[in-house]
Amino acid sequence: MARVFSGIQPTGDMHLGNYLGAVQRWVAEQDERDAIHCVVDLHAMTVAYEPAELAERTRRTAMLLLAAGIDPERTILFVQSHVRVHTELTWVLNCVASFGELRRMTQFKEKSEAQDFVSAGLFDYPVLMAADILAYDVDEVPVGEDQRQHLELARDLAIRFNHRFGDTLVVPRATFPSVGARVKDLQNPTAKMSKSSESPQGTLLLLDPPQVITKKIKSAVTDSGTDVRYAPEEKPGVSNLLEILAAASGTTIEQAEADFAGSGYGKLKTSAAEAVVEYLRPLQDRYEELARDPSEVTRVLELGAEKAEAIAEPVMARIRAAVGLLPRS
Ligand code: ATP
Ligand code: LTN
Repeated sequence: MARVFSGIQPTGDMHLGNYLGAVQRWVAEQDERDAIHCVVDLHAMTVAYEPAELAERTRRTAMLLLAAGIDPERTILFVQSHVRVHTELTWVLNCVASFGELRRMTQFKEKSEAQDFVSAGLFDYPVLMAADILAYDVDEVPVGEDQRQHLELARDLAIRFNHRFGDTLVVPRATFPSVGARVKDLQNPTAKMSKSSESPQGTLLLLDPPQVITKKIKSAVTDSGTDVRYAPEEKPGVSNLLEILAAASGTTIEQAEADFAGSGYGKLKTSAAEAVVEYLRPLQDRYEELARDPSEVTRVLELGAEKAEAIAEPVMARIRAAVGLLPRS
């Protein structure tokens, strides 16, 4: 089985777009891949953040993945800072990466423009990401387009390392999973639903209570006219609601369109809200269960870290030997 690795920022709040566009697939593919999911708390420290909130966000992100159906028996789920190899390997790779190539990273350029304090950690973000991947002999890394350049760097570093120190690292492949439906912002249906959206009303969070989901969907921006039709260019609002309804109720867009032909926007919204509430109910129930049993979550993450370490430590031992560090014993 191909080993795949993915890193998730600990934002703590996932939305319906994240779920339909990514998490759902991870859950479905658990038997086909040797999957490792890592909540990347060290990456979250590269920009201004609230220390009192980081641990809780990290936990909540892991709990959401578990509630969504990530099964810790079949998939390794762990927290980046729990496995020390990530930081150790970052140092080694820092000495393989060049200042010039890191300076060219577009995410660094964009993110550093927005900060008045630019940490060295932000500059080094792509090297930590390369360490995440190279520590696990990973075959594939499914990422969004925005991470393409970082993946390319991880590959370049692995190739350069092997060239200089002998064949040690597995060179990973990037894959760009076709995003299914791009869920759009309810208030601005030409933009994607996003956690950094300006209108919180436009984003359906996985943990929004039923009344909040209903309210957000009922106040969704719709289009001129009254007919329910799937036409993303001409009717972005209505088309988004049809997509959400279809995904949440497990039918096709065509079927949803046929079901609502002739009814008004109000009926479509009511049905979409009901479908989303029902769709998220099991996830929310499971999340509540986990929230009531914090020691279970701690145990799952501890076990995940142990399994992750059992893979990463031998890789790191190979690396230490290859670069010429003196063994401790
Ligand atoms: P941001 O607000 O920074 O854009 P985000 O929460 O919207 O963040 P990311 O963290 O960039 O999204 O992405 C996490 C995963 O969720 C990615 O695999 C991405 O493709 C998927 N995803 C994010 N938003 C959507 C969306 N609106 N529709 C479908 N998939 C999405
Ligand atoms: N930078 C990525 C998150 C990330 C990641 C990784 C993804 C950190 N380490 C390793 C894949 C593999 C992001 O912002 N989406």
